[in-house]
Amino acid sequence: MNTLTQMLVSDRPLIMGVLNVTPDSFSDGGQYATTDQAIQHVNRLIVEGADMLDIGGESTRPGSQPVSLEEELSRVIPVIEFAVHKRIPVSIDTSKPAVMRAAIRAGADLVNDVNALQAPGALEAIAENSAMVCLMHMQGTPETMQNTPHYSDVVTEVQAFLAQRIDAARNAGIPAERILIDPGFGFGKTLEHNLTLLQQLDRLLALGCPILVGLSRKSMLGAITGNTVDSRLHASVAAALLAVIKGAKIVRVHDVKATRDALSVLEAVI
Ligand code: 7PJ
Repeated sequence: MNTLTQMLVSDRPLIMGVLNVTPDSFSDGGQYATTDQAIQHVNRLIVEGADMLDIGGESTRPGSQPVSLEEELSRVIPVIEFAVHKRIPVSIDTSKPAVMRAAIRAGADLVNDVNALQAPGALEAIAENSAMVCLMHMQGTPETMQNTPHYSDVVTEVQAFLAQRIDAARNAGIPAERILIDPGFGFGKTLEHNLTLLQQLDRLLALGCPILVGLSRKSMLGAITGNTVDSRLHASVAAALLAVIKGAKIVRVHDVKATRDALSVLEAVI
């Protein structure tokens, strides 16, 4: 059993620290400078108490543009290698099968795919390895998803999609123990959809897979508080705490230290 599998069977909520190795996340500089800064951030997230790191080289924010395979690999692989060397479990945030394979070869334990393994060859890339996978719900594509999100019943529809993707993964040979699910907050959802999903997050527990959520700094928190993205720390911590109370096993966050403190208080009480 690897450390990630061991952590998942414990009853403790887990913190996934976000590490975006994307040009817009860092100040200007060449490839070495970017990798260097990313590596410094790995160290910081570890010190702050992250249980695992989610390393991504392609932005999936609303309106973002795709990047080439070569560019994505050159951004993430050196950082994954460094994190593996530091012995922290690594998640690769990608939808590309070639990046999944290369990241797993470099030591990644988990593939975080906002496209839920729907790209051609993605199911096979996971099935032929022993890495875990997070299947996330999204309505539309990152370019257009926030234009006109529509559901007749958001929780039922997200649940049905995730059930269908779990079936597809299992039919491809990925055992259920290797699957995590995520409702995909902000991915083709209005504020009301996001709030309904958070209120009823526990309904997704019926699917039988651990739930991962990403609420950190998201625009729904800006809509609630009126705060810009750089002032959403407190709202993000509140949202992470609520998600854990509602059944989330893993919270994907930018602010690891603050989230760690909040979850320590929760764990001391429950
Ligand atoms: C999520 C993600 C999320 C998972 C992003 C952002 C947008 N992966 N990648 N779940 N969000 N699994 O962090 O604002 O919610 S990128």
